[in-house]
Amino acid sequence: MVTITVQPELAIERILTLEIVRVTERAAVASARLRGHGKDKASDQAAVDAMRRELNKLPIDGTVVIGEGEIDEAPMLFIGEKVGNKRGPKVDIAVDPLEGTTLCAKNMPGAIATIAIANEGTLLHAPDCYMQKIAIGPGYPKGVVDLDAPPEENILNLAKAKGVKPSEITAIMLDRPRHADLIASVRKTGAAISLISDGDIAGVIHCADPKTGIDIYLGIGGAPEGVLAAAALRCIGGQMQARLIIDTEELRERTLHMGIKDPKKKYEIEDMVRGDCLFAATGVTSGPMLDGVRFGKNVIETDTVVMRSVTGTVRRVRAEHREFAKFHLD
Ligand code: VTB
Repeated sequence: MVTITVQPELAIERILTLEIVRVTERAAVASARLRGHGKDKASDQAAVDAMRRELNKLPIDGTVVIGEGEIDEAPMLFIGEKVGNKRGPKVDIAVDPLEGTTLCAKNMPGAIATIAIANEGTLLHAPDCYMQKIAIGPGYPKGVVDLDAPPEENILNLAKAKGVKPSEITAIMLDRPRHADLIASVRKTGAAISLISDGDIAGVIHCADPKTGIDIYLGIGGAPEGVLAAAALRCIGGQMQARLIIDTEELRERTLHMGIKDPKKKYEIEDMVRGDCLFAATGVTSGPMLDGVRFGKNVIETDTVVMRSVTGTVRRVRAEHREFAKFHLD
């Protein structure tokens, strides 16, 4: 007879993979009710409230390390907030209950509800500041692109490694005036640029999905979004490097307080997510990665991707919620 021993921590971590789907589903449905209403703050608040309610049902002893901001400015899911029912492992939690609040308010593609969970002390405690990032998908030799190399060099090296012409490479970045020089440098190589108005967590993840046609993420976005994207790439493969942009004394103080000693450190994925993690995202509005929430008669449909770094498993969960639809629980 074969005896199978399951380590308790491992069992809990596996179970959590599906549990966190409920968390992002609820946040997505709650904010989707305000899709296209032009109310950035209200849709974000709805996502935060729903996510917090679901998180508190999970068998975890969790601390929010990437959240909606510091305690005095965020009433819920603030950095340092304790979540979960305490009957489980100690974990770090990174959340962006509504990534792309403006996308949701304007009912534009690509708003998502997202979360990453990892063992306590393993996620980078990034402040709400900017972060310079570079990311590519899996299958390339390590170091083929580098955060500190000129953009032209990165595009040429990537094209060579992929076996295509530079003009057959597509970069993605946020459409911001701060990227004017970067855009000019990338275009000089002949590469195409896909400009996004918001949503750079998905922007990074697109690099790991050949169907999107995106090869490389470049530029400056939010630091919290950077850590969440790093968690996803830790699960599905790919390379990412990042550096916080700490440009004021006040921010330097805050980051020191959060345990960041070297403000200029170049982070690899393993520095932002220092162990195994889970990542999940549910579509709020439809985008290249996920379908948005669909409200039907007595049924609400959601589309979620959930990933687990231990095994590299990526699951797509398309759910039909009859109970939410009936009782309007969110
Ligand atoms: C990005 C993007 C977000 O903020 O991180 C961006 O992913 C960075 O800040 O969806 P700026 O808007 O100031 O450039 C968002 O656009 C909004 O949180």
